[in-house]
Amino acid sequence: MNDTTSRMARPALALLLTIISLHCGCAEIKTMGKTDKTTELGPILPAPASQDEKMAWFREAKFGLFIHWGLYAVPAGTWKGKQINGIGEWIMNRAKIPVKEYEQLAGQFNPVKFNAEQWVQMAEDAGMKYIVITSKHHDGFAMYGSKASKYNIVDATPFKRDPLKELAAACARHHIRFGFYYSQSQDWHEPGGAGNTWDFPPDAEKSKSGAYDRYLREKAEPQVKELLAGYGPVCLIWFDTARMMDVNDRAQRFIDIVHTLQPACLIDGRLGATGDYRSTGDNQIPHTVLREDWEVPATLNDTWGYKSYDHHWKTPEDLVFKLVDIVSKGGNYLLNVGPTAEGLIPQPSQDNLRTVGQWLKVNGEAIYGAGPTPFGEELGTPDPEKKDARGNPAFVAKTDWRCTTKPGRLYIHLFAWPAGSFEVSKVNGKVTKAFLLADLGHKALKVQQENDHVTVSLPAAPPDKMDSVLVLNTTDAPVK
Ligand code: FHN
Repeated sequence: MNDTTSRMARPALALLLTIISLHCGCAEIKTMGKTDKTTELGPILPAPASQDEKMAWFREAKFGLFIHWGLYAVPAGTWKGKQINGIGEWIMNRAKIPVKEYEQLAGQFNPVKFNAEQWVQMAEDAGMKYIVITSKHHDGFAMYGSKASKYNIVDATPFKRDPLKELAAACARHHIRFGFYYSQSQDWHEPGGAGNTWDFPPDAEKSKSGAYDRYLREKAEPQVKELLAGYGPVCLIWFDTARMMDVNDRAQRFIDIVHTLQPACLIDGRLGATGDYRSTGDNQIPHTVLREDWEVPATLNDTWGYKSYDHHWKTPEDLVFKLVDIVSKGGNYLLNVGPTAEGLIPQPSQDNLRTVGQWLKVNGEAIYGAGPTPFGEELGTPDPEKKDARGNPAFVAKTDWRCTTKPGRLYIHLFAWPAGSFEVSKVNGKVTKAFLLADLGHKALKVQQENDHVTVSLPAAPPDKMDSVLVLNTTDAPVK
């Protein structure tokens, strides 16, 4: 257990007393301070014995579905006839829409076509192993039945249903893990929340006057408790934009809540204190292997929340490349959909994700639970002749192949099919067999090895246009 973990494991006594009084619709059995709960959505998992045990499912999963869904799906990028620049879920901020006007969207939000089963089925078809949905984004609107604020989908919309309850149940049926995005700091609806400076005073003033801490105590913290107490096992909480989190133990209070209510629940890297894993910048894939747990949150087009006119879809080829690229560097890929105000996931999102899922059906062995490349030269190199935005040598990525690993196996992902043979150096151990993962018979390909240099003869055409996986069984996985 590292420093962060032990700090994060400190339960707050006051918090314990509060949560005992929380209505959570679950049976509790208490044993010497340890709480085991069984809910209709499955058991709340006990505290993991180690950080490795805690991270095990995340390291296996590799591929998750992010869902940005909220009132912003109603304007869908257009306000009073004008297309608003930027990401769709930021429309309230970008168009400086007053709270009183934005609130009116709740009356129009009636996603009658929402079907939790279909959404989760799509995630399963795409080969995704966990789902993270916006329970409250920066606009402050809760997408579940919150007792802490009436500004929520059950109390404030004609829909009146709790889609997060329905999704939690569907995820339990499909054995897909379920987590929540929660905007802990920015809340443009509340006078004390960060971010809304068009209706309310500047953030620094809210922090000084106590308004911000009041917002945290009266809305954000109770809502995070509700989410952890009422929706079965929560695999992770995805906090975001850590404004003003670094004083008064603000971030620590969220950590205590998570650890007390669901000690197995992961905390992402954007709370404002060290979480269980690193979240990269949006759509930011590192150039090289990172030897820690990490995840890339990413879009399928250019927005997170639905925008009716954003058709800039990434192709399935690109998505498979990015997934493999990320796994080959040791990370997870959390890929977003922005459902419409009717409750539908845009068809191009569905189609492209399902195509990735078809590739994973054949090649999933090379992704789920796979480790990073032992090589590195295939990723690219900094070019001293070219400068990046900061004036450093620009990294020139190579895209011909990537490598993922499991003990005794190298998975060579070929994006550009080499003529005749594939050659690689610095292979540790002896290659005992080579075959294509797409070949169900695993017919052995001809291998020549001279010390650490390996040449594998390939057929003339690739079995998969997007990424053909060449498997090398070795007596040792890592390289020199
Ligand atoms: O401001 C948010 C944005 O709306 C979106 O939720 C992304 C997802 O990673 N996070 C923030 C920006 O980084």
